[in-house]
Amino acid sequence: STNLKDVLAAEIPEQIREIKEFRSKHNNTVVGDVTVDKVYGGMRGILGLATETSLLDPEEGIRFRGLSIPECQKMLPSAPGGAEPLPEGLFWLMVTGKVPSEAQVKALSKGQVVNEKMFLTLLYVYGCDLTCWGDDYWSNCVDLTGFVLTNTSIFQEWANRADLPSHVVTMLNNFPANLHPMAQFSAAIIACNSESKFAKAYSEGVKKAAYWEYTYEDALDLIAKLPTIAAIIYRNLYRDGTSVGAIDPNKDWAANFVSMLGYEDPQFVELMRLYLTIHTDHEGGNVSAHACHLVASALSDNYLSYGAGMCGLAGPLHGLANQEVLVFLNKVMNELGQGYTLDQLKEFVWKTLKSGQVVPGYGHAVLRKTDPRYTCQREFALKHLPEDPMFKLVSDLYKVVPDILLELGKVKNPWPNVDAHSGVLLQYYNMMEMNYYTVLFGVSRALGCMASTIWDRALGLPIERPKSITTKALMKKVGFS
Ligand code: CMX
Repeated sequence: STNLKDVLAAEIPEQIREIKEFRSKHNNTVVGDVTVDKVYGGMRGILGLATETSLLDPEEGIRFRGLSIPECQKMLPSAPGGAEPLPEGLFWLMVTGKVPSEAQVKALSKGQVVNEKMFLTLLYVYGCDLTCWGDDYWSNCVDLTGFVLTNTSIFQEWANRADLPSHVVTMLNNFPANLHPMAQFSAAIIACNSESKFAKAYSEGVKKAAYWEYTYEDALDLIAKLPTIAAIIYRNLYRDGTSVGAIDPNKDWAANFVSMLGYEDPQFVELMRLYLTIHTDHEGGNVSAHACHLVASALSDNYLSYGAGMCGLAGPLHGLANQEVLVFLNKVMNELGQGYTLDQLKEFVWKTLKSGQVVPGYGHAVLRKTDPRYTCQREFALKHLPEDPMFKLVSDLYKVVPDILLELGKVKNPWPNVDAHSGVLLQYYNMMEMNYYTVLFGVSRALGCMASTIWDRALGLPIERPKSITTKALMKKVGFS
């Protein structure tokens, strides 16, 4: 089937059965320990969450349902004429655990017929001739009757769920220009709560077994609306409030987003396909994913929980680091100019550290090697912008920063993370507004968080409530006096 919801519905009972059997045998098996250090250390290393969508290996980096980034680049469908994976494909993979076909990915971006009877009636009413369509029946149906269907809400997927409620548009248009784009983004997401199908169904007493179905609908609605929200913010702040235009159901999610932002360059569309794919998910414990999961565990709907996740992404130690990196790179360029030497770079980095600041884009709570999300952006740059001076600076920093952080002694991972590279690529395609970069990250992260939230509901996970302790009680517990 090309209908994601049907494919998912078929997966859920087997997954529930498997976990039930596993837990019946191993619920009391010990899988980790908690030291006093971990209690004070941001719970680093405590195994306490089941997240199905991706797994982070400290040495190798992220794998989405078992696939590394290079494998995703090879195996996930790309757009016609393009080379980078479509984010829709990764969403399908994260939700179902299976690599989608091109038709499945197309159906997700563009929509598909979910009510065959109504569809056939419409074809009849509009006088369409079914006989000439041959083998490619459904995709031709989609092409030929796109107008009819998109105007009758038979299409259910991303291109057709993107409209915003008018109160959200009004709210966005009234935000002052000095409100950070991430604050605008989080607030607008939360305000879409008025549209939640889950909240409505819950208030009408829907059974627990059906929670996931409404959560699924909210998840797809939210993913579809995010580019519209993000593009309105961009246009209001940086393009005099010009219109974002209409969604084109023939374009994929990233291509529509790019054109709503007001860009045309096909290479920039390719970059965004890659960007929106690699920022989706980084297992469950990072601030944005965990905040989303935590809030959703109270049965808050997807808009409330993802809004909470985005408030976390807006922090400088997490998603805001991509903005901080650009500020840092510009400072280097302003102070040293393009003709800097590596020794001058080293001196600049030491000066940053000695003034008590971190080197943005370097380090990670879990990773202990160069982030493969950095590497694939580097490869993109080597292919498309090898001579760009800012790319050269990023490459030169890669030569000097790790040794300096190692010399500092306390940094557990001296290697670059995803945020060290993304800003330079965006600038190359003339997106200069670095305050906005984290919003792009936020559009992408929805794919991972929403796939996880659907599974949280399908598996009926309980409200999250780890135990905390006072220092006095902890001292007593370990016999410290
Ligand atoms: N520059 C300077 N100091 C750094 C550092 C860096 N890039 N990375 C870590 N350190 C310091 C920490 O601040 C900490 O110092 P104190 O003990 O004085 O507080 C010490 O090294 C140990 O930290 P750690 O265990 O190596 O790292 P954490 O797990 O505590 O933090 C992270 C991880 C990402 C917050 C940290 O490496 C950092 O601040 N990096 C720069 C910001 C950044 O790039 N964030 C983006 C991460 C990716 C993402 O989530 O989007």
